[in-house]
Amino acid sequence: MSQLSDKPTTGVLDDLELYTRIYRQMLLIRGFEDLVQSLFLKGEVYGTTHLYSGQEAIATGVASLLEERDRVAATYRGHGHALALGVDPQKLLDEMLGRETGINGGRAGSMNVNSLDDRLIGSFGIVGGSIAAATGAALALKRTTGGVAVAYFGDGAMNQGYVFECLNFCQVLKLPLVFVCENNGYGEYTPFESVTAGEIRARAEVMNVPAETIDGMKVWTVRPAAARALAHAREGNGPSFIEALTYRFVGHSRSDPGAYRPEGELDDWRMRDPIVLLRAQLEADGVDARRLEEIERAMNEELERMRERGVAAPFPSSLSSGEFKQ
Ligand SMILES: Cc1ncc(C[n+]2csc(CCOP(=O)(O)OP(=O)(O)O)c2C)c(N)n1
Ligand SMILES: [Mg+2]
Repeated sequence: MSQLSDKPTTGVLDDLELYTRIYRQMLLIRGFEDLVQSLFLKGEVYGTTHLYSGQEAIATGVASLLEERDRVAATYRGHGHALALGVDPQKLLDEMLGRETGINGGRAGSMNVNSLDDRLIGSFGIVGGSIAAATGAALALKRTTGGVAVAYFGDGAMNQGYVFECLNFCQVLKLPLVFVCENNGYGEYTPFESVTAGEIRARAEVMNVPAETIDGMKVWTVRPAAARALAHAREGNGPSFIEALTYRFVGHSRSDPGAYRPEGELDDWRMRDPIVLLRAQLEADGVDARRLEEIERAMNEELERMRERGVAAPFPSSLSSGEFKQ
């Protein structure tokens, strides 16, 4: 990390309105996750949760380049992927709360959200499951609309056999799939280096799949990498692989305080908070700080209204309140 220069210089962001919208989206994702966590601690959220806090630049950067005909397969850490695609945040929150007004009628919960209208074909609790689903989607897209499929997955998925099967299958058939490995350094409580040999990227390169490792904390680094991968797929050249280096600011899931992390590691990564980095860059490029503050204030209000509506929403008619509570 130390070799990365985070000091903002001017003239970096090529489209200030676009990046300001992305900034708002990243605030929404972070605020949404904070809200889910606080509701979880109050016993309002059903099942478990895996939060996306810290990884926002990846989902927002990739989603900012997707077209209507593209499709996305997310992981169980998928609230951020869903929000970046435009899933209605109120419906997503209601889903967490198990309400009938949820995006999946309150029956999917945190880990299994999908919304075909928003291009999200699923969130997958099986590690790497998103890759297999996205491969199927890529096959269908190649034969129909010409859209591109995106698979998000973690560093932990790299040791699953079907990652190789899908990479190989996609490369042989030149399927339009962008593999996005969100390397946050851990699979549950295990540092990825202790279970993963060699470079992650090399596993794609050995099949001649173009691959790059990027800084996943800077959305303006994510976007060009995603643009290259998407263009490669749209031109009929098949899959690409992006390893985005990132960090989750919270534990693996609901009950994990993250005590296995070396002292100071979280603090170091927090210095590279993707929201803080983007804000500093926006200001360096000339966006008025007061405008960004106003966006933040309005977002906090919106989240509070969302919370009020969510906890007041009805449960599915076939269930009585609390029936599935753990
Ligand atoms: C096939 C499979 N094996 C094991 C698990 C249990 N499990 C859930 S999350 C996880 C860690 C995955 O880590 P990573 O892919 O790096 O994603 P991250 O949680 O860091 O986003 C494991 C082993 C599972 N859900 N599916
Ligand atoms: Mg991981």
